Amino acid sequence: MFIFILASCKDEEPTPPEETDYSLCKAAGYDYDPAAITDYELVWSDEFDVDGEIDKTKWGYDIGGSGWGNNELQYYTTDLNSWVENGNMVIEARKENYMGNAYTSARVISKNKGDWLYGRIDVMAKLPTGVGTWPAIWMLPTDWRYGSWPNSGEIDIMEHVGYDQNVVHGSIHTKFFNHSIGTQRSGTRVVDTASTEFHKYSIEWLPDRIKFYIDDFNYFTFHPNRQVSCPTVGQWPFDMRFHLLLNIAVGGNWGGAQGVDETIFPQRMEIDYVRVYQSEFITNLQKG
Ligand SMILES: [Ca+2]
Repeated sequence: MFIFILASCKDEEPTPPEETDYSLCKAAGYDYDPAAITDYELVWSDEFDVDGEIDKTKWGYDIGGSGWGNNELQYYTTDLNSWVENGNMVIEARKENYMGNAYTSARVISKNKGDWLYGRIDVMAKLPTGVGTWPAIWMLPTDWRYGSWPNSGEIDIMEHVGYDQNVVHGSIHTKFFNHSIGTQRSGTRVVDTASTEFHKYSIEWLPDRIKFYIDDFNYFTFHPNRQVSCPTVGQWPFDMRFHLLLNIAVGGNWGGAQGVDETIFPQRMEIDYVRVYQSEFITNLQKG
């Protein structure tokens, strides 16, 4: 959900970034077979088994209605717009006046409660529908070590805009590959039942590539070493820990590009589970 980071990350930079060396090769020189990783273990998960409030030991919130740098219309609340029901986390976007905004919704985050470097992340989700909705399952850097957006990176596991129903996007953003200069790296896949059935949206984050999956089908791989021989932090800031964000935006520069259909609300994103797996082999992998 790239652009609104420009506003939100200002609050999220705890320390000034260290001087970043843009000459160092990062995502190159690893000798391994990504199809032969056999030791993935579940390290973090939420099955949403207990109805009621979301588990605050695993999740927190981004709160507010400033437009998130992207002209979004919703105010993000806490438990008013998100809860656990029938085994799923529910995020509900509503048309209602609240704190000066015309819509409410929620943005649930695992920051400082679930933060990982490398791994496989599976999110089983059913998406909202209707013109003006913009749900996302995505990741941001926890420590912003390489500076503010986009320099420290962003991983969009799943984005969907309601005016383009069933077209699901996976993307990465870095200093040299990002939306604001038209160079972001993305894959798309049509999911015919994105809003009526649950589907598994995943990434496999490795030391030199990120593979994007829907229902275990690898539809896009970001592999910068295929494009440049020496991917630096400008192409690969993905060697620091990241956390998860789950939200429905209403309107905004992308989601609202064809307006907002006021008659569709309320709209829900439901999440059956979030499962994070890591491999000791990958964690300990050194360059050859
Ligand atoms: Ca569940």
